[in-house]
Amino acid sequence: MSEHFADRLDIEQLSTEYERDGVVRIRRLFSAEEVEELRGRIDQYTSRVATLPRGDYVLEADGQTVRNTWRMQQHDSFFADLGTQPRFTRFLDPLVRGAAVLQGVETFRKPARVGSPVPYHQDNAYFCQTPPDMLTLWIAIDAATLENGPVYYVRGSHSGGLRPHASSGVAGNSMGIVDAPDVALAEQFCGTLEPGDALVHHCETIHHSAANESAQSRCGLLLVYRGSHTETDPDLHRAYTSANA
Ligand SMILES: O=C(O)CCC(=O)C(=O)O
Repeated sequence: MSEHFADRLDIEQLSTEYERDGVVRIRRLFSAEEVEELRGRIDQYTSRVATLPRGDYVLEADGQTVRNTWRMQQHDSFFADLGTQPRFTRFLDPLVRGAAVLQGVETFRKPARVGSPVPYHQDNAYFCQTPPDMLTLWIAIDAATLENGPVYYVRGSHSGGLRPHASSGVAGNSMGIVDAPDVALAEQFCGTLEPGDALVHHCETIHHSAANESAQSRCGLLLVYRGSHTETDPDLHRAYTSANA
C-alpha cells in the first residue's frame, strides 16, 4: 500500500484537540484524485437508491433529491472496504479508546437549493452506546462553506452527557435536543472544509446544520465507528424507540 496522508497524521495532537473540543478538523485527508473517485462511487450509489430498502435512504421535500443514504457498507463493498482500512482505524482507535469498528457509512448530501436543515442533536441519542466511545469521520466531497450549510458544533459539549431528545419531525434526523444550548453561532466551531478535508466528531458533541439555499451542493461522506467495547444502553434505546414510534 502506498503512503497516504493518513499515515502521517500527528495522532497525539489530534487526540488532544478531540478530547478538548469533541471535534477536530483534518486538512487534506484525501487527495483531489481520491475525492473524485469517492464522488463517482457516491453518484453511482445514489443513482440506484430506488433499488435499496426504503429505510436506507431519505429524500428531500421535493420527493426526488436524495438527502441521505444509510448503511452503504451493507450494499456496496467499496464502502465497506473504505471504512475498514487500517490507515483510518489506526488514528481512530485512540479516539474511541479501543479498537474502532465500522458501524455505518452514510451520506449527508445537502443538495443545492433544496438541502434541508439538521436540528441540534447528539448522535448518541441515535446510537445509544455506553460508554459513549463512538465517533464520526465526516469527509467533505464538496467544499463546505458558510453559504451551503456547514456543520456547526458546540465545543466541549461531549463532556456534558447526553441531553434529553424528542421527536423532531425532520425526515432523516428524527430526533432533536429538547433545549438547544444558548451558544451564539459565532462562538461555535464551524466545519468549513475543502474537498478532501474531514472532521472527526464525538457522538455526544452537540451539532447541527442549516438549510442549503445556495447553488452549491455540500455532500459529506460519513464513516461511523464505535469502540469494540461499547454496548447498547437499554434505557437510551427505549428513549430512542419511543421518540421514533
Ligand atoms: O452533515 C450534516 O449536515 C449533519 C451531520 C450530522 O448530523 C451527523 O453527522 O450526525
